[in-house]
Amino acid sequence: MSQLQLTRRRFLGVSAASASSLVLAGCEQFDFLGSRDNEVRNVLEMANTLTYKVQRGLIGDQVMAREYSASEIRQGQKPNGSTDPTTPEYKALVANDFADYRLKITGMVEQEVSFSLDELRNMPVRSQITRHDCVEGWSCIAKWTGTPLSGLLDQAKVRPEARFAVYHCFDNIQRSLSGDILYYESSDLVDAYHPQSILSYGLNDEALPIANGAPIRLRIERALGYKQPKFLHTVELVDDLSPFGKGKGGYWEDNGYDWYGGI
Ligand SMILES: Nc1nc2c(c(=O)[nH]1)N[C@H]1C(S)=C(S)[C@@H](COP(=O)(O)O)O[C@H]1N2
Ligand SMILES: [Mo]
Repeated sequence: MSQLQLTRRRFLGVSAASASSLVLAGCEQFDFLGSRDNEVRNVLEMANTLTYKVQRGLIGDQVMAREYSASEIRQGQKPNGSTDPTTPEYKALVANDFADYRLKITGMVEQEVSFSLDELRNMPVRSQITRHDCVEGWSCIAKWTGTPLSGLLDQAKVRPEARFAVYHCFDNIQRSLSGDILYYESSDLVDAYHPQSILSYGLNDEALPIANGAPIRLRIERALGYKQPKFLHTVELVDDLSPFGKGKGGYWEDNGYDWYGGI
C-alpha cells in the first residue's frame, strides 16, 4: 500500500470514529442541540457528508444487518415518539380499520403507483428479527414482517435521476404556531432497495399496533431508530432533499441529528 493511501485511510478511520461518537454523545443531550449556534450541532452537521461517504465506503452497499433468533426477543417493541397520531386524515383511516389506506410511490418514477393493505399483504413476504437502537439509549429485539420496498420501486420504475427516497408519515410529531409539523424521513437508494428494507405490517407475529406505526412502518435495519418511519403513507423519489421540512432530510435531522444515522 502506498504512503498516500495509508495516510488517507488513517484519516478516514479517525474521522469516522469521532463523527459517530459525537453523534451518540450529542443525542443524549438533545435539548441543547436545537439551538442554531450550538457548537456540537455545527460539528455534527459538518460531519454529515463525511460520515455518509466514510460509512458507505467502509460498510459496503449490500451488507445485511444482524438478525437474531426468536429466543432473543425479550420484550415487546417499546413504543416511542408518536404513538397515537391525531391528524384528521389518520383518525379517519383508523375509524375504518385502514380499509381506505393506500401506500403511494410518487416523484421521479415512470409511473406513480399505490397499494392497499391487502395488496401489500399479497406481495412477497419477508420476516426478520433485528435490533432497534434508539439514540435515547434503549434497544429492542423484535420480529418484523412485511414486503420489501424494492418490489414496489420496481413496479413504479425509478427514474435514473432519482437519488433519494423521502418517507412521508401521517403523524404530527410537533405542533407549531404555523401549523402541524409532520414526521418525515429519507434515505439513499442503496437503503431503499436493501433486501431488509421492508414495509412492515406485522410485529412479533401480531398485526402491527398503532403505537408502533400501523398500518405500515418502514424498517431500514442498518440505521438508528429515528430512521424507521412509522405511519408511512408516501415514498417520494427525489434528487434533492432541500425542499422538505428544514431541508436536512428528516424531522430529527432538521433538529440536528445525523442524516445517515448508520449503526
Ligand atoms: N412517524 C414517526 N416515525 C418514527 C417516530 C415518530 O415519532 N413518528 N419516532 C422514531 C423514533 S425516535 C424511534 S426510536 C422509533 C420508535 O419506534 P417504536 O415506537 O416502534 O419503538 O420510531 C421512529 N420513527
Ligand atoms: Mo428514537
